[in-house]
Amino acid sequence: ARVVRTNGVKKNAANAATVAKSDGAEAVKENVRWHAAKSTSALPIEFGTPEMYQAVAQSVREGLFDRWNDTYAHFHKENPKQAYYLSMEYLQGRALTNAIGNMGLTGEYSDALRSLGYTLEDVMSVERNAGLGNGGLGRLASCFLDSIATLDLPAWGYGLRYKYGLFKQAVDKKTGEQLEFADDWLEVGNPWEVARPQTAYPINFYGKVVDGKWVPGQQVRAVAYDSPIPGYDTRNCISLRMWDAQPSAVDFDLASFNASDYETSMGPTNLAAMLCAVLYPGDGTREGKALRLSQQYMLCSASVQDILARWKERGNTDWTKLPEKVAIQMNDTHPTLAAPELMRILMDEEGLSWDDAWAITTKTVAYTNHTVMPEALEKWPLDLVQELLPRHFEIIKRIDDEFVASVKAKYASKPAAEIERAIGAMRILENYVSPEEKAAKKATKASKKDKKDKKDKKDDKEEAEAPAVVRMANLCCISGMAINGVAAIHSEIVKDVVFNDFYQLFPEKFQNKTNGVTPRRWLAWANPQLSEVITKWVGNDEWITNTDELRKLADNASDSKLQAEWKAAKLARKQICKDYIKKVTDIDVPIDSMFDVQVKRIHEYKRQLLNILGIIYRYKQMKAMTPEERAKCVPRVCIFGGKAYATYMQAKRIVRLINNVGSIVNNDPEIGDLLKVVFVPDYNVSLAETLIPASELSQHISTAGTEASGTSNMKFQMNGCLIIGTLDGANVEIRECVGEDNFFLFGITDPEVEPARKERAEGKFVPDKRFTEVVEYVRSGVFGDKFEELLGSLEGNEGFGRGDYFLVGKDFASYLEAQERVDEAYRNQQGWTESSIISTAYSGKFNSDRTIDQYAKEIWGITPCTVPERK
Ligand code: B1H
Repeated sequence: ARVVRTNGVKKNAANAATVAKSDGAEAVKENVRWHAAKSTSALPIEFGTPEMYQAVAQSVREGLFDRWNDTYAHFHKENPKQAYYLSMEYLQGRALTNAIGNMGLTGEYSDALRSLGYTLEDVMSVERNAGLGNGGLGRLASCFLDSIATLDLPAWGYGLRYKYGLFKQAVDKKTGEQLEFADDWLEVGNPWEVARPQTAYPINFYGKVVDGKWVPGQQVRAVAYDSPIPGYDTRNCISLRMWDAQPSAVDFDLASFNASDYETSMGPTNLAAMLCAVLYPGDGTREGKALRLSQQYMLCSASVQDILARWKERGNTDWTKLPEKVAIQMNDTHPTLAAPELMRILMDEEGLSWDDAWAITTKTVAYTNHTVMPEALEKWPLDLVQELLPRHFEIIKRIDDEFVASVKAKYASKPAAEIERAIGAMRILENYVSPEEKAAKKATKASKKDKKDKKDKKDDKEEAEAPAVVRMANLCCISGMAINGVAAIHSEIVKDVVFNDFYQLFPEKFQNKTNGVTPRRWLAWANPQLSEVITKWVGNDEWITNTDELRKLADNASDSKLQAEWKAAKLARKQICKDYIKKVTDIDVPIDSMFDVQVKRIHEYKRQLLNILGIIYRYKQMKAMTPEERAKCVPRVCIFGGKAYATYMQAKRIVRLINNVGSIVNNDPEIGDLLKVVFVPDYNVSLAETLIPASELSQHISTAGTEASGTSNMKFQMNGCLIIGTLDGANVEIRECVGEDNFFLFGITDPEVEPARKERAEGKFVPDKRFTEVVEYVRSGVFGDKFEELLGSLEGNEGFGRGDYFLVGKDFASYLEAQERVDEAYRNQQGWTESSIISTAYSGKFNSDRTIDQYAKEIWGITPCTVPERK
């Protein structure tokens, strides 16, 4: 087997042919030159780094196309069972570094660019981040695609091609507040996508049902845009297909346009533009809800139509065997409509019976739950569903009716009240009153009208307060073949609490799939410095796929030579991070301080507030010290990053508090370099790739039982960063892997949370003195504002009080103690480095290849379909 070495990455014979096409930097250089001259839109006189990026992207894309087309053709020929991942979010980040890394051509491109007078680092930095997601759920989808491709699995991703990604975040210099700007990520084009205008499907809305069939009132077209997802060390290259909404030309009313009635004539065009404008549009109004639901429906309808078209294209004809060829994974409840849409198509378009369609659907779709937060479990107003999707409403209603009947039959021997409770908890339609029941009620009310007794009035009021809704998660649990949580503890909570009634009913459906992250993007490509050390000490680079190989590092964790190389790699990454921080915030951070990082969406349950209050306590303590005592403190750089949802006021106040604390602390001459507080704006995939490799301590400090998994914790662990955290989400499993000595644990556990809330509510909780002091300190106005609303949330229930629902006060003392242990540990640099090596060594479990292998075997029933070498 011919072996091509590129930047420490060994490629085996399977890849040799594709590599050979552009073998060596010289050939790559010629190819890039060709694209620079012929295939970019740049004029020759304005050629610079952005244009060079376009040329390189075109060159890489060309190299991917054979693999991509061969993969499609091979799957077509083999006709294997294929899985489809439906997700409203993907956080792909940048594609260039990942593509050349996965293709094994990093060295070639890097050399070629250098000889053309550019650097790969500069060129790749031009690329816009594809930020079509919020956070962990979207990034998980992207990691999964990388693993699917790498494992040669026949599976694809489906999503929406939003015009604007998640907003760009800036910080107002004066007030410290978050500012939001539209993220026009497609502004300069996207060289990675291919428009496929020939692949388009009608998407219908509104209208009515006539003789059991839907006569829609409105239509748009969903047009496919595909991006190649290359596997690592394989020719397989799968697709991420994203739908764009376009108006149907037949709907364009030329006559009204010519009569200057632009509103009428442009209606369908505007509707299409709105559908794909942004991810998660505000859903405070009915219009907003209708838009969100329309988006979800478009994803589901277009994807299901496309999946079935492909199934036919491959020569399949027997519908009852569809589940042997297709599995559809619903990434949370956002794509739930895939189930009723599949039912509708099977019955109304393909002529199957209800029973056949139901038998097929319930063997085809599966559901992943990503959160236990009640407000995130989607419920849509029933009348909205009925108006927007009248046929689907009928189908959902019948699923609900049959489900209720089946539970009644199955639970016949149970007490009537218990049956009623269970049905109330599980049925899809909540507070639904059928037209017949409504009529009957009206009649009784009319007869009672004269009496006007108080009780009746109360009934009326209750009715008004409990709107009828469709519970999407319940529909998922009923129609899904499998239901999984995303970390061991989370899957237990799903069974015991969130969906306990469903668990009683269908225990066999419930599974756990602990999340993972791709070691390609998050270690091999994001941290080449550490990767080189790892490859050297492991003996080869097999760890890039087989992360269990990393365990070999543990044998030498106390070896001073490995330790020295390890520390040098970390230092190099800290320098890159330091330079970046200086560039974007103008803050100088000392490189020999501990880099302590918390990056994630800003949310009360993630408790950035606990972190910043801890920092304020540290600051206060330091101020009270003598200069001699102060000099003995472990210097820290406390780094925050994350976006607050635009209408989430409490989260925005947390951002402001962090920034205001930074302004005071960073400019306090008494403190100097001993403490720095930095909020790095616009956290996204690329920023994560800069911060994570540089960090030494990372914080995953959510209230126990609230964070379903967390995935950045895994990325930090892989990069040799130690974790301070609660027993929540995947922290639990990470701690099991690294051992309790290498994890800074604090806080109450999940079973202790409810009693703690109760204690609080009954006024029996006495907070730690240090907590009260810190809160009062902030209240005194040291950090500009008094933050009354924010601090109020940590207190009683009056005024701004929210009773400290996430138990910051309860965990504060334990958190400070854990931070003291962190400082102690950091003083012993040798011990710290050893723990850091151990962290990486035992991160193998959190490779998303492992997660995907489990989905493939335990839910989807798919096996690898490896694209052969070209003859
Ligand atoms: C996660 C979400 C989410 N869980 C609704 N749920 C959203 C739900 O705007 N919306 O409508 C947006 C996001 N995101 C995350 O999923 C969990 O919080 C993490 O703990 C988990 O690691 C991640 C991947 O499983």
